[in-house]
Amino acid sequence: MHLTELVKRYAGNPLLTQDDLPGADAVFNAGAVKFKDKYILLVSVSIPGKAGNGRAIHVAESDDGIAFKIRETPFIAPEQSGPFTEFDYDICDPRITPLDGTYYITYPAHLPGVGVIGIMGKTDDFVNFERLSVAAMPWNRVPVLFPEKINGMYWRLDRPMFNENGTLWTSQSRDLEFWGRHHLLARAQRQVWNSMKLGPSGIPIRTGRGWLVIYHAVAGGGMSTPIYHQAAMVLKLDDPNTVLARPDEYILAPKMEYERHGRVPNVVFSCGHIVEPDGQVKLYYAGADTCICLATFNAEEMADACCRLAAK
Ligand code: BMA
Repeated sequence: MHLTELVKRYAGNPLLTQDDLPGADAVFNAGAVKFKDKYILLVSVSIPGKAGNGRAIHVAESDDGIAFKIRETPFIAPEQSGPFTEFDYDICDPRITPLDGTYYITYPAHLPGVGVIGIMGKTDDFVNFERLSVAAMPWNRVPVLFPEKINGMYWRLDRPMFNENGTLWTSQSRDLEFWGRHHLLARAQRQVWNSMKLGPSGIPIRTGRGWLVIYHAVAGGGMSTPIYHQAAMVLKLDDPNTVLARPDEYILAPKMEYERHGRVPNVVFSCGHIVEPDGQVKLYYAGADTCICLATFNAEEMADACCRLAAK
C-alpha cells in the first residue's frame, strides 16, 4: 500500500477558482479551520493592479467544507493601516492555529530588497485581524504554530531558506514572543521528489502515533521547473524534535490537469486542513498556484502507514 492510495481527491475539484472573486487571476494557498460550525478558509488571492503586488488574503466560508463563498472584502491586505503593514507585499500562504481560545495566523510578508519574513497576528471573529509581531526575520517564510503547548512551551515549525535550500526547523517559546531552542528537524533528501527543499504545510495533527506533520517537498534542478509534492512525517508527541517516521514516499503529487497546468505548473501546495471528529482530514491544497482543491485521508491511518513504511 502506497501513501498516495490513502489520499482521495474530491471528484468535484477545484472547489474555488479565480472566477469566484471578481478581478482575481488566482485563488490559491489557503489556511483552514472550523469556526462556530463553519468551515473557514483564508485564501491567498492575486488581483492584478491592487496594492502590494496585487496580493491579499480573503475569508471563504462554507457549511459543508466543500461549497465555499469568498468574501469580497479582504481580511489581510496592504491597504489596511496599523503596525507591520509596511511588510504587506506579496502576502499569501496563511496558516491558522487555534490556541489559548483565539486564532493565531502566520503568513509570509515581503519587503522588496529586504526579504521574506513571517508575520504573526490573531483574530477572534475572522472579520478583524490584529498584527502582533514580526515573528521571523528574513528569509523565513512561515512559522507554523503547534495547536497546543508541549512540556510547558509553545512550539512552532520554521522554514528558513538559504538560496534554494529551504529546511524545516522547530523553535520554542514561553510567551509566543521570544523564540529560541532552534533545532534542525529535516532537510531535503536524495529522492528526486524531495531533493531541493521542503517546508511545512498546515499545522501538526495530533494522532495516537505522534504529531502527523504534512509538509511540502520540492523536486528541482535538471531541465524541469520545480515540482511541488505533499508529504508526511510523524514527530514524537512529547518531543517534536524527534522524528519517528519520515517515509521516502510522498502522499500527493501533481497529476490532474488542475494541478499540472496553471500560473505555476506542477504544484500541489497546502497551508491547511480540517480534521473531522472521525479522524478524516480534509486537506485543502492549491493546484498550480491557481485554484483550491480538496483531498481527504484518515489521520490515524496515515500516521500508521508512515510508521510502517519508515520501519522497513
Ligand atoms: C513557494 C511559495 C508558494 C507557492 C509555491 C509554488 O515558494 O511562493 O506560495 O505556492 O512556491 O509556486
